[in-house]
Amino acid sequence: MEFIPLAPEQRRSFDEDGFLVVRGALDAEKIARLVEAGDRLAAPFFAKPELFDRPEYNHLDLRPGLLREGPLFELVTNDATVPLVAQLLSPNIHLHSTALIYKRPESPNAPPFRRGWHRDIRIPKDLGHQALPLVSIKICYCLTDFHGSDCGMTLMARGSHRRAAPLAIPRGQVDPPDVEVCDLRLNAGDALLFENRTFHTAAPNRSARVSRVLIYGYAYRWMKPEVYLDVPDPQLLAKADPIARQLLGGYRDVDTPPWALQDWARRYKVDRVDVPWTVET
Ligand SMILES: O=C(O)CCC(=O)C(=O)O
Repeated sequence: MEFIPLAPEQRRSFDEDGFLVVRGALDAEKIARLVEAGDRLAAPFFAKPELFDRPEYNHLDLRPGLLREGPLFELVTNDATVPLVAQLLSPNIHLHSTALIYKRPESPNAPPFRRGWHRDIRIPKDLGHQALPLVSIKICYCLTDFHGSDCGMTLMARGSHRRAAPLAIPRGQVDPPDVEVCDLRLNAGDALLFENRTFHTAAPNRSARVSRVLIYGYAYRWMKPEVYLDVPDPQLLAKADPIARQLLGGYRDVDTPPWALQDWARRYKVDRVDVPWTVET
């Protein structure tokens, strides 16, 4: 994996907003290969009849089996984004989740479907909303343009990663009035990085085209990945370079090497300050 330095303004914007847009993270050729592979995985979804008034038939959230498609496997170490995650979070990470999310056009009059503001990984259910740690970052890759409102992009509540309470949503409404809800304008190839504490929700696709994204989540290696990634696929490990092996969970336990991404971070002088177990007094 190449080294792309995290610019100070990128760190600032991620720290302030709880998310970061990386423009042009995929070139046209990569987008075309990802769409071709993604559409292959989505073939049973496209084969279903389109029911304009029933959004539940028009949303696909496919998680297992994505990495068996070559272009989706290569995305695990994508040069323009994963180095930024290693610098924003830590090199001590692995791939925690994968999702292919396609939404066919739906009626503006259809009831909100999968609209549910949340923080990722259910951590507040155990720890509460106060003093939540940053432990994972998702990369949402746009495979289509998102140029209008309500065209399928996940909504972000700006700055909500710092919130120490649940979101307050008045009865009968779907969005919180006291936070800035961002329906971002993005181009195919752009990536949206967002962290586990940032409140976000699925949104409808009221455009005329199918919306397509891939979302890969990275988390500390001591966090159990989602079930379909929990036991690394030997066929995938066989073709992985050392960094991809780490990201795919190809190591014995969290306390022993190889730590390919730590070596990579040391080489480019972006490794974390070592936290010692003991200090001399
Ligand atoms: O379908 C969407 O846009 C929502 C995705 C989401 O909430 C998530 O990845 O946690």
